[in-house]
Amino acid sequence: LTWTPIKEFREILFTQHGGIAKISINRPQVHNAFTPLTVQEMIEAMRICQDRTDIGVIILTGEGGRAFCSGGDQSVRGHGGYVGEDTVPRLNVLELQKIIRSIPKPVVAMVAGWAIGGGHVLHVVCDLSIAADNARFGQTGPNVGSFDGGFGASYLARVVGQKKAREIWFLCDQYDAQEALDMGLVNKVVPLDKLEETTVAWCHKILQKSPLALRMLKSSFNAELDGQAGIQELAGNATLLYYLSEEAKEGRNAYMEKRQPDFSKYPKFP
Ligand code: 1HA
Repeated sequence: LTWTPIKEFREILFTQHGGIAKISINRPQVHNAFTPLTVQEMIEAMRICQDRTDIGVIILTGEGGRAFCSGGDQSVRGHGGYVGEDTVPRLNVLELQKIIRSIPKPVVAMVAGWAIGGGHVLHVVCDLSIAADNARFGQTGPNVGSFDGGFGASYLARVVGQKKAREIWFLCDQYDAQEALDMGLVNKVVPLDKLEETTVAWCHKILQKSPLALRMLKSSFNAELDGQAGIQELAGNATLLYYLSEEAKEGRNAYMEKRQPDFSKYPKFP
């Protein structure tokens, strides 16, 4: 399988295979722990994926086969956040989580090895998760002086249920791929050497589907949980669909032609 570079970054790899984009954290020496720069680069890559009409699905992963992501790099954790070259402490992974959830294309976590702490939350917020048999899942916040009470808690609880989510956070145990599958935390478990092949096969299935239907479904799944922001996303998609109609175009045309709009020919559906 050939992956063509889309853009060069320092801490991630960003490549493409047909309509599939792959964003891969490239810090295997620290189990793909993220710095503010790693996150900033992932955000930029996601934005590129959002704008590119030839990209239909995004794989989020980590290099090396031993880790998806081990969360925030504790060696750059400073006073009030993770500190990059600009010396500003940030929690910018929260912004990345929101983008993963709201980008109108499916995001698939491809998990080999550790998905831990803030790295675990990243796979949780992806639409689908495919795990290798060596995958290990868990939260560590209460061990290392951190917590993610946002999607990391409430959305996790929607995925695995309240009891299990509280267990995951209160005990900070690690769970193997089969346990993750059993609690509905991942969609499928495959041998490590079949991980990319399987993930790409799932992506190809997704790419054959109607992009607008997928877009509406993703925002519909979000809308129930995300309050006004979720409704904004769903309603924005309704506006997109409406803009495609002759009825809406009559409104625009009438304005531009400085005449009264004539909506009389458009049906008032039951
Ligand atoms: O909670 C949040 C946030 C909440 C709200 C808003 C923003 C947030 C942003 C981030 C986070 C967090 O992510 S907090 C949780 C941070 N992560 C962790 O606590 C996990 C730390 N790592 C581990 O527990 C273990 O490394 C491991 C269970 C994943 C794997 O253990 P293993 O196989 O024994 O490997 P290990 O030897 O520990 O790790 C290999 C190398 O990678 C070590 O470096 P070396 O001794 O070889 O120099 C290790 O220090 C390094 N490493 C691993 N994870 C991290 C790390 N270095 C820095 N930060 C890490 N997260």
